[in-house]
Amino acid sequence: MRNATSAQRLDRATKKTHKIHAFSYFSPMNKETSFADFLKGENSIQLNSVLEAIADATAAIHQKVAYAGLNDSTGTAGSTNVQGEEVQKLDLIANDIIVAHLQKTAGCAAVVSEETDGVLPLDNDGEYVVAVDPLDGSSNIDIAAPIGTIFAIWKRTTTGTANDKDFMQKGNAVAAAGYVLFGSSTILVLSTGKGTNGFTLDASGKYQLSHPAISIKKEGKIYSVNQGNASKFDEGLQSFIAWCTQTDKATSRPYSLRYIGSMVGDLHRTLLKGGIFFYPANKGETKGKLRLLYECIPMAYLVTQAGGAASDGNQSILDLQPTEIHERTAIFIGSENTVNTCLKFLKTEVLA
Ligand code: AHM
Ligand code: MG
Repeated sequence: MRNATSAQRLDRATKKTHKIHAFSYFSPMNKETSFADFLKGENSIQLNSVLEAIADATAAIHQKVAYAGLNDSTGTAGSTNVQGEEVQKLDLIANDIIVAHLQKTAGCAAVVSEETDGVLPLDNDGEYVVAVDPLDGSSNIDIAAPIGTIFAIWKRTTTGTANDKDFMQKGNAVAAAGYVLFGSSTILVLSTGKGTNGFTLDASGKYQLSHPAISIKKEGKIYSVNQGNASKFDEGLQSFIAWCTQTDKATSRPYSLRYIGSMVGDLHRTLLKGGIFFYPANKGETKGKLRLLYECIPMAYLVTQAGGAASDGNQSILDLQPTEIHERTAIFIGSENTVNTCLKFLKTEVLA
């Protein structure tokens, strides 16, 4: 074609090279379903307004995360949280943004955050309480690796000023739970009890449905654990890790080990690709590292709604009765069959 522009010539050459016929980088998208449209008519007005406040807050956190290196927002804040852990500047920035958005929302009676000591009461007329880890995976902040916000929402059980009692509810009673992954894309994954759906943040700062009806594989080929701690694990778990690394064609072993060190990143991969993520208790310790209310329950809810499983080693994470707002639990979560295999090893302590 004599009059072809250089762009058309490049396009033809690219298609020839890659045998691509229909794809164009600039093809118009199908009509998108916005987060707000998705929520309409599905839940109570108050729950939707809490969910939209969290979505807006995380869109604002996305900006802080993306440009942290330019805004003096990396590094430690010079303080420790109620759990004695070093706090990063972005942990506090994210916490302030979430709390400010929930404060402006009719519907949120109180917040429990990883970054604050006790329950923070907000609107006494609000019907919902929110437990949140504003920025999980703190050790990844300064290296621009995946981090995320995790949250669970319950209908409150008291009247007047909300208190600890409103948060002592099992995962099975959750009204909604989700996380936002700040990775190469910013993705909000949500469940309100009717499956698990993912929404990608667009250039205008709005979430659009991108991962409808997420379904986790029954069996996975990836295991995810801080294997550096393996010598502190129970023998059964050490056997499971050894089993994952053995060669066996019939069960597609060895499995791949993937560990980002950020629960949101590791769980997002587990949801989409299958496998197991676990953060166990160590020998002599009854609890693991991860927090029940704002890390394990939300993830267990999302994975269970997607067809997977989550256990503390003895029972479903969603059946655990919380007794304290910052309590921790061991967790084994992911593809149902893979989790069950791991639990068998854990219980029998038989060497592979
Ligand atoms: P954080 O809330 O202080 O960021 O800690 C939670 C994180 C999880 O995202 C991750 O799964 C885990 O800690 C990693 O811990 P470790 O570095 O011990 O493997
Ligand atoms: Mg955390």
